[in-house]
Amino acid sequence: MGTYVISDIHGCYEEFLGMLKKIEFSDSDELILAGDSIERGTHSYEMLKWMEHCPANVRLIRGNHEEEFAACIDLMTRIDKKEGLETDYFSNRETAALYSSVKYYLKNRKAAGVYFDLYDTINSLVNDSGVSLEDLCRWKEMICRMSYYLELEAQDRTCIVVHAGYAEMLESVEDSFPSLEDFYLYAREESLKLGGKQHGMVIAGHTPTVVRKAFAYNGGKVFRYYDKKKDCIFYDIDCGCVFRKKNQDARLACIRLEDEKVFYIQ
Ligand SMILES: [Mn+2]
Repeated sequence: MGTYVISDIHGCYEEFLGMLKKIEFSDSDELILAGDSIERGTHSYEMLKWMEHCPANVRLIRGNHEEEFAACIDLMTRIDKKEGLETDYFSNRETAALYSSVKYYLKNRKAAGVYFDLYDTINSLVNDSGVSLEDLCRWKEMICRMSYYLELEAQDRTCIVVHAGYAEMLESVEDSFPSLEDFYLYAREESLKLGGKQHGMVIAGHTPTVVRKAFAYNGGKVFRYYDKKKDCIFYDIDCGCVFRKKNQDARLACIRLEDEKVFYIQ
């Protein structure tokens, strides 16, 4: 019986299934997906379907990619309403037309800084996998129900599982982040400098350990850091799985909280 954490799957569905097999994931275990399960990679559709129907012993945390994906779907429905397009939510064809309209609308208005489907995730879901606006809205709702972090006990420590970083008070991060939610989703080295949990353990992803200039660079192995002052163990378990084709060090990692055992799929 173990508590396993996987982060930053980024649509690498085959590797994810490979990991479940490797850890022999069963009904007596618990699994936490620490965000960015979708986008960048090729199998976001399979990941969304898996998350939607996941067993009760799986808990989902949102990453910045889930958050941004949900915001784009929200934008689609708002433009549909505003422009009176009356898209049939159950029609793939009409959803594809709405997608094109939204692209055109944003381009035409030169909506500076408006981000929309940067990774072509929705484009591929609609035009390759045949999903409808109804599917997209259902996934948006699923994401809205995901928590920003989870707190649990392991090894006599309070463990926080979060996508990027954890801080307890806005005061400690507000010079760099507008909200605690932004810190949970986007923190990088600030996770170590400004965040943490006294006598705790923070398990996060978000910064691939294959990025040489990044604070968490560790040649594609999980990055572990112990802060003596806070008595806090930090983990970055994003080993850059989605970059596997370009980087031979990249892999998918999974950590078991009870004994900090790490598993890899390379
Ligand atoms: Mn991320």
